[in-house]
Amino acid sequence: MLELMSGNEAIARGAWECGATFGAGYPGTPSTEILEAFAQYKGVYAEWSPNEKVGLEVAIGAAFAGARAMAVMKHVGVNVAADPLFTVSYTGTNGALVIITADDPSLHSSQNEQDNRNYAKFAKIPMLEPADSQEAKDLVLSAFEMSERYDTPVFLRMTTRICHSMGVVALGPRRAVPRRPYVKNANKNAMVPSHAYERHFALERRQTLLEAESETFAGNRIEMRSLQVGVVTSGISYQNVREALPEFSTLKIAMTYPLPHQLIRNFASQVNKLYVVEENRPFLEEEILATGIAVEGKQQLLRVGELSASALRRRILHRDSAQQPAVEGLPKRAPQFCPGCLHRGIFFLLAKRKYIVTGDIGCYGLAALPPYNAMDSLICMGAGLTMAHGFDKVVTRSGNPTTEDTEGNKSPGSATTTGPLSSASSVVGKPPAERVVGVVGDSTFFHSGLTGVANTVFNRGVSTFLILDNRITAMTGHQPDPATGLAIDRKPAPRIDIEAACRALGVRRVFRVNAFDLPGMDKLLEAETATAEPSVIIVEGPCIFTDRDSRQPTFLVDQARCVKCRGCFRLGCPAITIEDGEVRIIADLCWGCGLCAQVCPKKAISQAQPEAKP
Ligand SMILES: Cc1ncc(C[n+]2csc(CCOP(=O)(O)OP(=O)(O)O)c2C)c(N)n1
Repeated sequence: MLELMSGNEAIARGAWECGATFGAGYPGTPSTEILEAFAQYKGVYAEWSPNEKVGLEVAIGAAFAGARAMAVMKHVGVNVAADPLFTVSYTGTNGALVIITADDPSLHSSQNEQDNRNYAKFAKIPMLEPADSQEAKDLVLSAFEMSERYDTPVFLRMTTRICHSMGVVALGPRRAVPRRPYVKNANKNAMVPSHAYERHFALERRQTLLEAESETFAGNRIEMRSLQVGVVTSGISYQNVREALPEFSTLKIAMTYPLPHQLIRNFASQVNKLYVVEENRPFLEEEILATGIAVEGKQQLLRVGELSASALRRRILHRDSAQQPAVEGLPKRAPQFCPGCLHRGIFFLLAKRKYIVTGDIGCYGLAALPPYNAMDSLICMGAGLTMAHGFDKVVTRSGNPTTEDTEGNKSPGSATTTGPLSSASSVVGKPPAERVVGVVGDSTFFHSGLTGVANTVFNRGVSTFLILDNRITAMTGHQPDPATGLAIDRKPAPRIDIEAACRALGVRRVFRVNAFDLPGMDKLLEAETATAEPSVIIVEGPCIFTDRDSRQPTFLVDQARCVKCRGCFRLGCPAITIEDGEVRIIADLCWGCGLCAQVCPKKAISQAQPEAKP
């Protein structure tokens, strides 16, 4: 049977067909749909983990126990999971362990463009890379088998276009794969230094076997056409090469680590000129050059962003693209918070107060853009809280190094003092630009925010933390997290209370506030940023996508009162517009959150009365 599937759906299907029973991971574009689709199959267990390190570790546990297990994450998730990753390469897996990394060239939805092929080489873990949905499914099967055969974790690397493009996939039945018996073996699985030293030799022996495997791996294939030019390529770049340079011969590599050096040499010997076409880093190119084969690649191609067929024509053939130019003169449309979004009010206030805001990744990352410009930094998940502590130690309330005595005397805030929290100097009276708040969402709090709170408490910090709690991972498409009260199957699960968690970590000042109560939030911001001990403000409100019932009657502008000051525009609400010179609210968009009525200085905005029933 044939079915049209995205690359992500095909991976889930492949895992199911080859008898995988276990999947764990953390959401992140472009990988999220893989675990969501896998969880739908009968006979499998899947769970969302609080972060990727946890996801990989539970999958390692499942593989050690003898299952075929999969850990799924986006490229930056592998950074979070890197600690267990490097060591499970030493131990091996017993059962099968396939790690899906979904990379995002062109940063469609990411904070960087890192190329995770480097992780394969760094950790000596084989890597497979599909070029379409069918191959995604086929390579998952190969990956599970390879993992068991060589007792190694196996990477499967996707990129955004392969994840989200649809292609025809031939479906197969599910194979029953018996669980491998678990036998205790501390020499192999408990990596104390003496055991790990021995396992490093085992890893190097495995590496030699995998190099030989790559030479005959069916997915690595030469397609001879022109004898003039040959292109070594893989993944989505293969599709671009076939479209842009159809007359060139290709060596399509599906096992990108370790590389089939003999096969490459063989291919190179059959063509006059050899190119490598790949996105981002010259990964294949450097490996091939290191073996002494002359090859060209990044002299022509950018290291930044995705490739396209037209870019290849332009850069390799020096031919102009036949593509239509983009329509000119269209207005730019910046991404915005949804109407009714819980994040709007707090960032409106933070923008007004001009605080230093160490931000984080989630829907609220949009606050870094106009009209708010209310986020000073966004580095990675969890950094919203930890960076606030670093800022605080330097610019505001505790251990300010500029007050240090030039004679070398220790300041009261330094590490050797044992005084109570209240010994830190108060911020009252400081200019607002020196007040710092750290911001995370609920999913991010459980991903990597807890340790940041512990750090601040433990190190006598005084930071003010905002936890924006919509009880869902909204940014990636509304996956449940530990604050939600639902599991991956959307059935009830224990809900972990953020307030209780913060109190348990030693924060005494924890407040909950309604995200649509501007005066209430403003008061808390003023008070808590002036308090010389850590405090947490949990800003609560629903995500409009998960709580459709939160919609209230629309708000209207009374034109007789409106002075067109445009103060309400600073909310950045897509429902507020100018029509025929009048400020109006688009009823179809308005969610009835009421923030605009709270900010209007002339009280010109009020809620429409629901129509009386006849
Ligand atoms: C290490 C890592 N994993 C996953 C992601 C993808 N990602 C970005 S933000 C986010 C969580 C957003 O949820 P939350 O903090 O609750 O904020 P919301 O979007 O709901 O406002 C995720 C999973 C990422 N950027 N980095």
